Amino acid sequence: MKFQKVFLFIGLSLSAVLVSFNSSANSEKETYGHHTVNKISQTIERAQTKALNESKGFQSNAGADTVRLEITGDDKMQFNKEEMRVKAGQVVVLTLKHVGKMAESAMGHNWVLLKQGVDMASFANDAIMAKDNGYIPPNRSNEVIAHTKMLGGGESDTIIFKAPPKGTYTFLCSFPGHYSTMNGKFIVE
Ligand SMILES: [Cu+2]
Repeated sequence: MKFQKVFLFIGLSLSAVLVSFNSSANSEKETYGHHTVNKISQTIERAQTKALNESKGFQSNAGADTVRLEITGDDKMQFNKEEMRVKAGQVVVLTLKHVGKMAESAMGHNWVLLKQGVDMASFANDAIMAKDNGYIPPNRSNEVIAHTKMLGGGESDTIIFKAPPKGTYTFLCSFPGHYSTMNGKFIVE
């Protein structure tokens, strides 16, 4: 128990450091390149996840059941991946980064994982009318396994979900007009 509290404390302290670092990074972009900031953020995030897991009583090797995935979207209406693979039963920690510069209103991207059997084109068509809901059609939310927020250039979002049963699934960006170039296969092995 003492160990868990210590880890939780470390996690919380690192959060505070991250917050202050982020604010100083904004004003000192020339001193701290994006790369350095990202690296430090990732290290802190890993420490936080470890602390959180240990505070919940998981063994430290429980990380083997968690898979981290990252996918980017850009100003050319492209994801950088057409295929993503996980193993059945894994907890998926997925980060979508919009690496472009354009605003969400013009070049918004999200990452939407559809259940099997859902017609992507028909889903994307309904999504056009769902701007107020991040382009996730409210009447079809039961056809979605997981999705990120809609992002503009420079933003990112991380979601956590349990991998669905073995099989091949479709992911897409549901921003109007994007699904034809922004889609791919999510394969659970
Ligand atoms: Cu998009």
